[in-house]
Amino acid sequence: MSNEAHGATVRLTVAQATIRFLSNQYSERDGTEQRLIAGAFGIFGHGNVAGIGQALLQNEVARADGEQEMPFIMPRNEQGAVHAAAAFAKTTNRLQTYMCTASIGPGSLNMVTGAALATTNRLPVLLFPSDQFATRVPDPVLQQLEDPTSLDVSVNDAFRPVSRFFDRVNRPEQLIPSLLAAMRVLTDPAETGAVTIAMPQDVQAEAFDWPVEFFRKRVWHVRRPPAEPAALERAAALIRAAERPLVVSGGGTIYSGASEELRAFASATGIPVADTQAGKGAINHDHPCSVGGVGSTGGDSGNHLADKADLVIGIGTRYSDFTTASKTQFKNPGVKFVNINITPFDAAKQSAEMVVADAREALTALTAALAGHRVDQAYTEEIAAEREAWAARVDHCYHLGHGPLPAQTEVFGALNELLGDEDVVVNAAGSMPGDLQALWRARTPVQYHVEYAFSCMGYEVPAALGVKLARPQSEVVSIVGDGAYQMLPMELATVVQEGVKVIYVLLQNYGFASIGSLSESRGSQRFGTKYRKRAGGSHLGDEELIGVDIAANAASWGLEVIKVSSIDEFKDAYRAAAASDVATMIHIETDLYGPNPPGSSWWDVPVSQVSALESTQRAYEEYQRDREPQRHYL
Ligand SMILES: Cc1ncc(C[n+]2csc(CCOP(=O)(O)OP(=O)(O)O)c2C)c(N)n1
Ligand SMILES: [Mg+2]
Repeated sequence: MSNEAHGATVRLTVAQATIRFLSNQYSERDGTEQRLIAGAFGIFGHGNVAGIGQALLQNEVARADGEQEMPFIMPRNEQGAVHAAAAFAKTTNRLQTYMCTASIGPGSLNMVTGAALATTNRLPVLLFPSDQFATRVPDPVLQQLEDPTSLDVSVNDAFRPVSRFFDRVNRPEQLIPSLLAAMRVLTDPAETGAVTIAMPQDVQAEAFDWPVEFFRKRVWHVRRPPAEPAALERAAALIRAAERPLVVSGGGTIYSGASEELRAFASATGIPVADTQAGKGAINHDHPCSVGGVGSTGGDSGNHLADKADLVIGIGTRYSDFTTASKTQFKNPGVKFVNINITPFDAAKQSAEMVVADAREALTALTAALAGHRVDQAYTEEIAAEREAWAARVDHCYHLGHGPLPAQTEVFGALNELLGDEDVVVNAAGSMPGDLQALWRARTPVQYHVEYAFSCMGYEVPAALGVKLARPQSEVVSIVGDGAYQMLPMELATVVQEGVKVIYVLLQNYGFASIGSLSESRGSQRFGTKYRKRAGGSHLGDEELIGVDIAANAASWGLEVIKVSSIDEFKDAYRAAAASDVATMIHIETDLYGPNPPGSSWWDVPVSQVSALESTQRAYEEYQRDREPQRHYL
């Protein structure tokens, strides 16, 4: 350490300074502090092995005074690492995340999909792709893309559109403003998403005299902005005037920890609450105002009420096309919107009356502003009747007795009954998210973890790891389609390496139930959606199955595997998996053709306007009819 004009300094490489700095960052909300960057995922190659890799080693074996541990995990694929970090962040309500370091070129680019998933879901992840030499002396290095028109372009520029903050640290001094800005974005509930700092490999290893003050403990207070009184008054006036108000509650309600306030608002006003994929569980399913999922994969109860609502109160929702049924769900010609959102971009959607605020703050204030107000008794009775009718449909789907292969809705029914209130079900893509949104009876805000903003196949495997790192006390049950599994199975090795006990439920239906039925409904005859051997040159039929044995594959990664073929066997297997202390896969064959829950809404997926196929022509006619109700909400 040397003393200079500006105070004490410490000589460290850029990489060592990064790790020391990150080890001292904390987030705080509601009086609770936690490490912001809980650990590091890293796959090493040239670009980071001798830079950030060396710094992580030094952190583990020769930690300096005032530096905290930065636990390291070695994943198998960089995309998987970012998914695990995003799942961890989602589980901590965005108060914590992991950093991910990758080598130059392909290693770094493998993180782009994960970055996009995090940003789309508004989840913080901190990425350090390695970059080409700042000096440019040895160019072009192995894995370097050359752009003859600009020498400052690298593959890492592909992170720009999928990151909420992007920087490249070409000189050591730049690290200071870069890391400070990165922490601000990660902990800002409106701005958060993927934060990417590209680090040239020579700069990572370069030494610099850093001000000691840079490494002090820093606490980033996660803000809860209250609503402006005037905005709140406008919202309250609209709610008082509405005859058929409906809350659409999204992920923001859960991230804000506003569950209790949402229940109190609903109990006091009698206003029904429908939820989105990211919002499910904020209100318990058995609350008299809980009307379940809304939109393309919603249930009848939420959708019937949404059809006729004259005021939609969006809370923490980004109004994806699934939520609005591609702008056909809210059919009342005079429907208006009030949006409570911490992000002005989302608050402004559907020409809404905007309440830019933290969900919990706004709900508390709104409940007070509406004191004494309640929806009509007739509306309350209608809500109760819708709830009852849908509950009967759910019960039916949970206990179909379908054969010879069980329907996946029966697996979900069994899981719903077996999971504890604090256990977590995980999923992202395929036909499962739709069924789960319609059918899952969430009892707590932690129980339902479905990534349906990016709906990225393969998320399910690494996400289970991320969730379990955040909630070691919970059973973490990840539902994986056979297609999703084949997209990204390799993090099973990381799960085994880390000794993390999670449960995978593998639904084997030899293809894409989801895209298969979408394809069929759009006239494309399930083309290319089945895992069948090439025979007769067609990708349509039910030719011979391929010999891919996912159960054997999972066992080869080191998992316990239990193969079952009935719902009763499934229940026994779940109990065994829960009692076990090692990672387990329960493998069950399900019917590719459903049946799925009854759908009541549309989804805009355009059909070819001209076609040589009769199936497509018919689908196009239907498509034209279906899109008629589509509108802007103005
Ligand atoms: C990375 C990625 N690629 C493609 C898709 C498009 N897609 C959505 S669901 C699906 C098939 C999923 O198959 P599987 O996991 O077996 O679930 P199933 O449809 O059988 O329920 C595909 C290809 C996607 N969501 N993510
Ligand atoms: Mg499948």
